[in-house]
Amino acid sequence: MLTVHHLNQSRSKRVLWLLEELNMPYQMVKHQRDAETHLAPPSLKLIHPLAKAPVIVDGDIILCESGAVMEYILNQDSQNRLRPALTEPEYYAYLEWLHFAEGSLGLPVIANIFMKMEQRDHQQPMDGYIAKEIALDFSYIEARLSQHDYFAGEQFSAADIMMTIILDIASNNGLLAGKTHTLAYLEKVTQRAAYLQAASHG
Ligand SMILES: N[C@@H](CCC(=O)N[C@@H](CS)C(=O)NCC(=O)O)C(=O)O
Repeated sequence: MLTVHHLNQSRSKRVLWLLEELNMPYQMVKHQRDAETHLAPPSLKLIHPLAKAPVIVDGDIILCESGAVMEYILNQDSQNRLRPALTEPEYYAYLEWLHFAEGSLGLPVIANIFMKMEQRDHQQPMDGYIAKEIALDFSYIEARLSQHDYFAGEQFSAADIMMTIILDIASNNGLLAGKTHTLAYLEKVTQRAAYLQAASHG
């Protein structure tokens, strides 16, 4: 059976959420962040050299990087749910947003949090760069969600799971102020039963 190594308050919630949506059997090993450093505990390094969550283990396969883990799990689903077929026009929108979550959006959102913990004069190159990326990314997201119910189109997909975790962090840090479509979307997807089940693990 597939094992999910879950770190509290982390991107491994994506994997739990997807497995709950698909109603797939799995077992979970919980890892608790260090109370002071907020980093992963040594127990995660025993599973994978990067010591980051998520990591899944399935037989001989040990896989990290949440986008890859999502695709791995979708490939196990005989009903091909939560991902448009390769022949459907929505497929490449799905692929774009699945990768956008980590490839574009993750860095400015996380960097913004760390930069707020520092004393800054707001004149350094990083300030301008991160502010520009945040403005660009959230306008792009808002435009998409003003035209479509979900990121890939009108159907909920694994791309929504990838995007929501970062949007949730962004919302908690005040980055979605005034983004009415994005906030309404977040409210909608975080009411799904599978999301609530995944979130109940911390
Ligand atoms: N791009 C990776 C990011 C993995 C990552 O940074 N995970 C964080 C949790 S959200 C982590 O394990 N942090 C603990 C640490 O760095 O010690 C993914 O999407 O899986």
